[in-house]
Amino acid sequence: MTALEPLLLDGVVPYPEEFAVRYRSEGHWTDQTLAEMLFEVVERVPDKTAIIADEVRITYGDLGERVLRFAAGFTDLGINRGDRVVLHLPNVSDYVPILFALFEIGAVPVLALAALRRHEIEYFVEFTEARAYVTIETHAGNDFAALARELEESSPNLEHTVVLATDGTSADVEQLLSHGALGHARRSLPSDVAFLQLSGGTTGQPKVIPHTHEDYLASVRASVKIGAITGDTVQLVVLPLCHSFAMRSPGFLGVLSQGGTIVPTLNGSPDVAFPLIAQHGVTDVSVVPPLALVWLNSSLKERYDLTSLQVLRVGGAKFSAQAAGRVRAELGATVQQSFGMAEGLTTFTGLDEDDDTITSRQGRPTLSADEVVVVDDEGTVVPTGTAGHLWTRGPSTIRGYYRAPEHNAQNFTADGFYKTGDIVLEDERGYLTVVGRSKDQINRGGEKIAPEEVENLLLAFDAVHDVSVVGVPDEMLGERTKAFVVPRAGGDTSLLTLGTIRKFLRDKGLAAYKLPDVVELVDEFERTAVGKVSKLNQRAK
Ligand code: J2J
Repeated sequence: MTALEPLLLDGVVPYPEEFAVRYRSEGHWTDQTLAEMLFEVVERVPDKTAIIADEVRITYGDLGERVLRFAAGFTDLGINRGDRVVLHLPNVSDYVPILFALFEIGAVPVLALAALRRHEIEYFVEFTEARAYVTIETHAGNDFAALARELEESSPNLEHTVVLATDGTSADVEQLLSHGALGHARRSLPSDVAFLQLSGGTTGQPKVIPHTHEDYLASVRASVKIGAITGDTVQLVVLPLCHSFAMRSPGFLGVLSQGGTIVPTLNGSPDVAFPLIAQHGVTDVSVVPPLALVWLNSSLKERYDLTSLQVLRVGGAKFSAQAAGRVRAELGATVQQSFGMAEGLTTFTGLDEDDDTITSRQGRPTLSADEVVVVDDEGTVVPTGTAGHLWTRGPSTIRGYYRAPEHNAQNFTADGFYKTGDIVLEDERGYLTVVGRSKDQINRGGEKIAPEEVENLLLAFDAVHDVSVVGVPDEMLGERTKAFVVPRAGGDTSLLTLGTIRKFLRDKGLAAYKLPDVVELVDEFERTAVGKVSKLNQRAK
């Protein structure tokens, strides 16, 4: 067989060669793809349970077989190495086999949150020039089968849609599985882009993040150690499977890499999650702070046996020290804080650290080669313990967004540091505490919203003259979304209610979590000295 040449995708900023050499020689990057990671485990422990979903247990042997059958199906559709496939699925049992089938053939899945709708999906299909779209008939009241039909009409590059039935299999899935199975082989290289992930974003259109197999696996493997993931781990996955925290921190990829078991669920509320924990002896789970609070405050925790739970990992948004301090006594688990970003860097608190570190820090960088600097507005490094902007570079942090040169020029330094937009304090041991944010983004309980995206859509509303969208404090969510609206002169302000504004945005196909929670009509915006809308003042209201 001839050796594979590296995959060249236009619009990807590569790691400079000197860094690639160093990351390999230091052992962060290894000669393995994500598919090879899985098949090593399939061969080692074929009879162990990989996935428990909807009462069905899938062994590693079955998982490997299903991956290779889906891989044959996609190949038969003409999906090849480097082709983009938008994967728009909630936490259903076929998510993992379909994802790994795309890894196996070297296609590039574009990982879209199930909560996204027409507005976002249409953009990703077009921006990434996807050849296929994989979704589910309906989810959370959204008709994605209809969206698939619309996209087939409107997107010239889209050749195939695959629609799973809401309750399991479907004609499309049967069709895909009817082509026999490929044999597992190396069809992509560790340095290839493995998938495209979506950033929380600060701009009108979300940015797309390209991760390579080797950069991602570096993060997965190091997180496995810090998160104490083993072959005995049973991990409940309540976060969306496509989210970086759920994938690799240590995530379901971490668990599968060790031969453990994952239990994906569509719903993390105590009445669903607690019985699953009790029934399957769940040892490990990652959640966002609002869900941790719901679990802590739920009376159901007395009703179910949660003693198997060893680690409650909390991240995605700031978890208060007060709430973190309740976890051991009330849920019987060790809390592990995690701060991270789909772009790369992740941090964790250790499992055996002192209470103060565990409750009031967000952890320290995962990889020894992660570089972190904390700088002032001019880019000068600040003294230890002083708040500043976090910039980072490392073996699992991208060097640029996909097809976004202008944006990259602003968000990465000339020597490749990613400007995270987070304000942190670093202590003398290297532990970070997140104290704020300089990027224009709302963090609604871990879900990220780019105000500009919502503002741009609302400017098209007839009765609106101007709009400014900000996050305002919320006890449960941390932040909720508020739209300040200046009505059009002489317009009918009775048209501008929370209900009409939300309906307008829903009709535009915007994801529900991005809809404003509160609307306030104002005559004009407060301006800063240079004439910009003072979002700082609006956030306090
Ligand atoms: C404060 N802000 C936090 C935290 C993320 C692990 C964990 C989380 C993510 C994630 C991730 C925070 N305290 N503990 O990808 O692998 C905010 C910051 C950050 C942004 C990134 C992972 N944890 N944040 O949340 O790409 O503002 O990744 O820059 O969704 O979330 O969001 P995202």
